Parts: sequence; structure tokens; C-alpha cells
Amino acid sequence: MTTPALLPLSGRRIPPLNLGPPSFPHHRATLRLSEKFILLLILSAFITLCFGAFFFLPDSSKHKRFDLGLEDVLIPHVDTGKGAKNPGVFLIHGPDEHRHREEEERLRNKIRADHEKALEEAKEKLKKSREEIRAEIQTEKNKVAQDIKTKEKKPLPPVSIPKLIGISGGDPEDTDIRKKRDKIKEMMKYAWDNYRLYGWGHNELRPIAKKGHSTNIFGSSQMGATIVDALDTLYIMGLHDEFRDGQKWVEDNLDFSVNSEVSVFEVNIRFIGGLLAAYYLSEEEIFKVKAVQLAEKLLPAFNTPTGIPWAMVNLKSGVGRNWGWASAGSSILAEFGTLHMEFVHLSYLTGDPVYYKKVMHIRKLLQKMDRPNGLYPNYLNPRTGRWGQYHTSVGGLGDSFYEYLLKAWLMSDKSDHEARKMYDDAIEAIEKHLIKKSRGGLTFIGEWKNGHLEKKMGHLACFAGGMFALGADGSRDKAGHYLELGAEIARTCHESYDRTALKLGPESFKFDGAVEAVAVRQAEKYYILRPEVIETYWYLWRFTHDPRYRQWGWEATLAIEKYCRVSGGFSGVKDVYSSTPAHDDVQQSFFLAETLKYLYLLFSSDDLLPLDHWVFNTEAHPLPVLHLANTTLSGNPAVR
Ligand code: DMJ
Repeated sequence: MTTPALLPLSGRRIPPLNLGPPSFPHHRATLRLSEKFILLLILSAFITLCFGAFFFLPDSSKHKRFDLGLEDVLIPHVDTGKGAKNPGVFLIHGPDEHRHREEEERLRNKIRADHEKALEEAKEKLKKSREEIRAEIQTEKNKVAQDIKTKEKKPLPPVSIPKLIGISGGDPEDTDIRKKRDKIKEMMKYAWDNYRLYGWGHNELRPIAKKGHSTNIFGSSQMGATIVDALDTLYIMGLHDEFRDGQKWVEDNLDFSVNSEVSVFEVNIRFIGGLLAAYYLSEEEIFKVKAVQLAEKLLPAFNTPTGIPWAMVNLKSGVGRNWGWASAGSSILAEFGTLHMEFVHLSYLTGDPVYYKKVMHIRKLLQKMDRPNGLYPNYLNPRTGRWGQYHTSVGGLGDSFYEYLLKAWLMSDKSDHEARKMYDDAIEAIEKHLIKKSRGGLTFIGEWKNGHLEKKMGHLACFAGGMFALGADGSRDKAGHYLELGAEIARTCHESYDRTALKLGPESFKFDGAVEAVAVRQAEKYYILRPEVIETYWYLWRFTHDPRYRQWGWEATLAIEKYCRVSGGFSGVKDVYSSTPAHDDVQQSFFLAETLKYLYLLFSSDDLLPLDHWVFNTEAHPLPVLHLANTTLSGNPAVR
């Protein structure tokens, strides 16, 4: 052992002691003196240490050791007796004391035995060869994998599926309309076949490079986003072979135990929504099972101080985080506010209220918060529960939150009055502060930024025309007004298409002096096969049967066919004002899920997916209305 006195103190070196014959007596005397001093110092330090240890080390008798199998936990004794003067201080006397000693002795012996056993096992292991150990590990791994599979195959509780009305057919009587509908079906087949050929299993397709494509919203693994998103469109179009092909892929390949960070919102609306819709339409159990497996993987995203979920979650580790660009790490209104429909269906189908509770918690939290001018800001910090920047939008970052308030009411068979009230209040504030008329008489929805209205409307906000029309019935005596407002938004969005060279709409457009419904910045001139304008045409068609909506829908179909069809599918374009457009070489999954589905429905009769029986999620996946008044949340008949 090294003597402490020989160790350097504070980095300063102590010269070695000179033990040789004395040459300078005075110097020797000095040395002896410092020697004594150092020894004295060591002694006093040692005494202090012992003294301190005696008084300050925890008294082991005040701790009880609980063997929990995997780990031992130290829990302080607590006197819970009624007469305890000082709760928290442990006092035992008489026969109790004896019983406790015995108990402690028993525990000590058990710990000793456990340790010995572990040591024995370790010794045994060491005797084994590397190969033997490897084989044992493999067996263990297989067992875990088998357990997971068994769990996955475990049937979910039987739940009666609501009566499904209008899941096929919709053949229009008019020959011209039928031809148009057939054309749209052909476009769907072209998009699907090319994806099947060049991008199968990838999330999306590059239709010019003819290979798979993905973005960070889907994480790093191939989750077949296009397949899952397209299933219900294939089904309603009667493309049954293609549907079965997709189903087979889901059965064999769709795996969520991957180390991949995905967007909670996107995965919810495209995958969970897509799987649930495929389940309801086809009644194939596999889709329900996969939807529930995936939902379980999303749940850790809700582990935040407020219960407002993170934007992204790692499917394997459950670690969540937010986008760096979102107002100092905030969660986004349109993301955490667009889970309700799918999560209520998950609780309905599984009988597990966990999903329902998560979304209701979000709602309750939002209800308690102050809203500047009655508007919901787009950003909310999940750590503090406070709003981020005061930006409000009915387009990107806000859009589907409002949509889901209305649809929560619709899918509850109009019994969720709380959701309807939140929707009505929100829409009133939006109309007051965000909706304006341009000089040329076009109604537009601007964006609120820190008390200032930006006169810019995004393509995404064009969905609101359909939302206003859908919410007209049941509004506070203003049904006519909202239907009219929906029609005005549809007209504005049609203008944004009509004022371009390609007759396709830009990503966003301005209302600034002479500029009306036109994109100004180069970065806003692209069209990525988005559905919102066509979605609005379809809702307006269903509610008014005004032929202009079919006419506008057909204009868009022809433009997509002419400018977006390429040799390996359909692609977005970079500039809708250029008559020779460059392609972005991406076939978005929502093109198959939404754009082509809404077009097909626009040219179908109203008995296909009637709106009083079906509610479309924000990715156009139809989910049936739940008549919860007659059933419990788990889908079984209510006991009265
Ligand atoms: C879709 O994924 C959904 O409609 C979503 O709500 C917003 N936008 C895209 C399509 O544009």
C-alpha cells in the first residue's frame, strides 16, 4: 500500500526524505520535525474518519431488504401504527421485535443462498465452451421471439362490427360519368402496378428513377406506407387481386419491432387509419391485429410531463422527441390533435380504454388553456404545458385538429357534444380573425402570426371548404351560412388551380394587392399530388349536387393525367406556372389513399360510403360511425 504522505498533494511534489548520514545537524532536525507532523496528520485524519463513519453511516437495521426477484430494493421502515408519534421512525418492541429479528435473519439467509446459487451458476457457465454458451443464448433469443409471436397471435376480444353500409358499388347511372370513373380507376391501377413493380415494400415510389423512396416521417425502415395507405381505395374500386396482394404483404412483412424513429401523427393517420379502414371493409382480422400492435408502439410517445405526445417516437426504444424547428421543441396542434378518431376505434375494438384516455386527456388539457382571441396556437410545449409562438393556421400545423373535433362528434353518432362545442367555438374565432374577402371577391383563410394576419392561404387549408360543408348540419342555426362558406372556399381554391399554366394548384398562394390566389415565391409553386382541393369538391358535391364540382374535379383529373403521369407512375411537379414542368420524382402515398379515392367518389353515386354511416379520417380512410349509445366503449352491448 502506498503511504499517503508520499503521495503528491494538490499536484505539488514532496521531496524524498533524506535518510543518509547527517551532514547539517540543523537540517536533520527540521526533517524529523516534519516527519512527526505528517504522522500526526495521518493519525488525526484516520480518527476523524472513524468518528464520522460511526455517526453518519446509515443504520442497516433501519432498512428492510425486499427480494423482488430481479433486483433488491431498499425501502426504509415506516411505523404505520396508529399510535406512532413520529411517522417515518421505526420502533419495534417485545414479541414484534423478536418476529422482526427472525424475519431479517430469514431474508439474510435467502440473500446468501441466492448469491451462492448465482456464483455456482456463473462457475458452471465458465466451464462451458464458447459454442455451448452461444447456443444457449440463441435458444433464449428464440424463446423470446416465440413469446412475442404468441402474444401477437393472441386473439383480440370479440367485438360486433357496426353494420357496414355502402362498402362497394356506387356505379353511376350516367354513361359519361361512368367512363370518367373508370378512367380514375385506371389511374389508380397504374399508380399501384408501378409501385408493385419498382417500389414494392418501400414506403413510396420514385416513378422516374423507378425505385423506392422514403422520407423521415416513416423512419428508416421499409414499412410499405403506400400499400397500407392504398388498401381501402383498392377495395372500394373493386381491385380485389391488388387488395389481396397488399394484404399478403401486410401479413408477411409488416413489422413494427424496428429500431426506427417515426412521426406519431403520420403513422397514426396513414398506418393505423389505413389498417382500421381495411379491417372494417374486409373484416380480415390481420388488419385489426396489426393496427393494435402499432398503436401499442406509439403509446410511449405520450410519456411527457403533460401527456401531450412527442412528435416522433422510436418504435423500438419508445424514446420520443420533437422536431427542432417547432417553436423551441413544441408539439404541433395538427399532430397531437389528430389522433382522436383512430384511438377511439382502437379502444372500441380492443376493449382497452388506454387509447381513449390518452386522447381525452389531450382534449381536457386544451379545454383548460387560455386561447388568445379564442384561437388555438399551433405550438404547445409538452414539458411546460404552455403555448409556443402565437401562430394559428387552418392550413399546415393546425388543419386536422379542427377537422377531428367535428369528426369526433360525427363518429360518435353526434353524441359527443363536447367536441361539437369545441369545433363551433374554434370555427367562430377563425371566421372572425382569419377569414377575409379579397378585393376581387375571393374568400380566403389567412394565417395569424403574433397578432398579424398574413394574407396567404396554403393548399392544405383548402380542405376547410369540405369541413365547413360537413359541419353545416348541426351548427348553431347557421347551416346555410357554413354551406355557403364551404362553397366560397371551394371557388377560391379552384381559382388557385385555374390561374396556373398546368391547371394544378400551388402549395400556397397570396392575396396581396393585385395578386389574388397566385403563388409569388418560387418555393411555393410546386404541386405534390395533394388531395385537399378535390376533397372539398367531393364534400360539396355530396351536399349540393352542383355539377360544377364534378366539372372542376374532372379538370384536375385531366391535368394530373397530362402533367403528372410519367413512365413509372405519377409524380409531383416543381412549378405549376411553367408549361414545361420539371418533376419531383415522388409518388406520394396520399395520392393513392386520398386524391384518387376522392376523385373516384366524386364520380360515384352517393350510396358508396354514405356520410351518415362513415367518417373519413384525415388521410381519407373511412371509419364507421360508432353508435355508442347502444354499446360500451369496448363495442359490446351496454348493460343497463
Ligand atoms: C395528408 O397526409 C393528410 O391529408 C394530412 O392531414 C395533411 N396532408 C396530407 C396530404 O396533403
